[in-house]
Amino acid sequence: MRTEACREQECCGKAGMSTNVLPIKEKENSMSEVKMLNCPEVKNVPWQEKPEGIVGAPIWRYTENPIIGRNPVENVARIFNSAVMPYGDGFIGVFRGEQTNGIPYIYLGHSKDAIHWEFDKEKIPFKDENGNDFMPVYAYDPRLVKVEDTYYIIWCQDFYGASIGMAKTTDFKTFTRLENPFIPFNRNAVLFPRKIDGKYMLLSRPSDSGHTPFGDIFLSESPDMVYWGKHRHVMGRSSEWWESVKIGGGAAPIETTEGWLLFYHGVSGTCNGFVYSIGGAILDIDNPSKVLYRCENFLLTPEEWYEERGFVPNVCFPCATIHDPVSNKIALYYGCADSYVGLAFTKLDEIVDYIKTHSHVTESDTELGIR
Ligand code: BMA
Repeated sequence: MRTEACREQECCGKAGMSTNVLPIKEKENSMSEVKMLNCPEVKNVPWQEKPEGIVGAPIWRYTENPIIGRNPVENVARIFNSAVMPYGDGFIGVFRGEQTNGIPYIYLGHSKDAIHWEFDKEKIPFKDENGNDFMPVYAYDPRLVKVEDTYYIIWCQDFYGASIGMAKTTDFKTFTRLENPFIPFNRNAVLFPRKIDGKYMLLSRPSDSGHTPFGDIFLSESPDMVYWGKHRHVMGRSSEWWESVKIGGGAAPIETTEGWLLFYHGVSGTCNGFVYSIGGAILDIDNPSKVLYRCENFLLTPEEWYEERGFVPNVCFPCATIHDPVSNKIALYYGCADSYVGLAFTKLDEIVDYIKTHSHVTESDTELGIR
């Protein structure tokens, strides 16, 4: 069995980082050279080869989508908008389970192949720092990010209004709540998988208390996961219609030789409600509030029945990737129509190439983001 320790050893660690960074000139002409950095090898990343006839962005859906159907657990009607990662010799995940009383909560799931999941029947039992029960009123859209030896769960919850909740675990048995990072209202927070300049980095999307009709992505930093500051604007809704209402962070950024690869969601307003698509951007490695490239086209938009039809139609909502630095495979997990979990695939070099080729950045993207 492969242990966490040996996974870490195989990881293209810090030492690899300097040797992997290409000089700027070379970078521009050699997209196939792009590499993932500081992430462990994942030999069993779920995968299907690219089918013939893909038009638009080089990202393709798993043919057996959705991977999680309705009523997956007793008292849970739907699972969607959920995050997964390699763990031990399999995978682990935190799942948004919409209970039959309509209130969302977070459930733990395990899988051998990252496709077939078994869920705990009980909600994740959050405790406070003293070991006392400390359950949020509701909890949704969890992200799961490992920084150093600790796994962090970040979600949206009630804090006298919608705001961000966070907890940490090292064993997925005890889960300790951390201070809420922000006052209301805020959603769609996701950590970077390593500290930058010694600081934890968190993307988030300030919002209102309802189905927010606006929203940009911001970056905040913390020395200790308690005090958050040095807030910076990363990027805003754009003039492209598919993301002209609001945007929000999605999967934890993937570190690459080109910058941080971010899959996020962009929202369009129609006379029939919001449409959620998946977008892609590349952020500066040392100053991730600077956007280097931002794809003007969506990467994935609702097209399949499980994306167009459900509790909330027309939603593709990315929350996690499983990615392998050796094969460059990326498996993207996304919520579908607030009803299901879907899986899509891409290759690092192809998606980075597509984002760069179709990049359109504005001054508010490329600036440091402070006023
Ligand atoms: C957002 C969030 C998501 C949801 C989306 C579409 O505001 O609440 O959880 O998927 O709306 O309903």
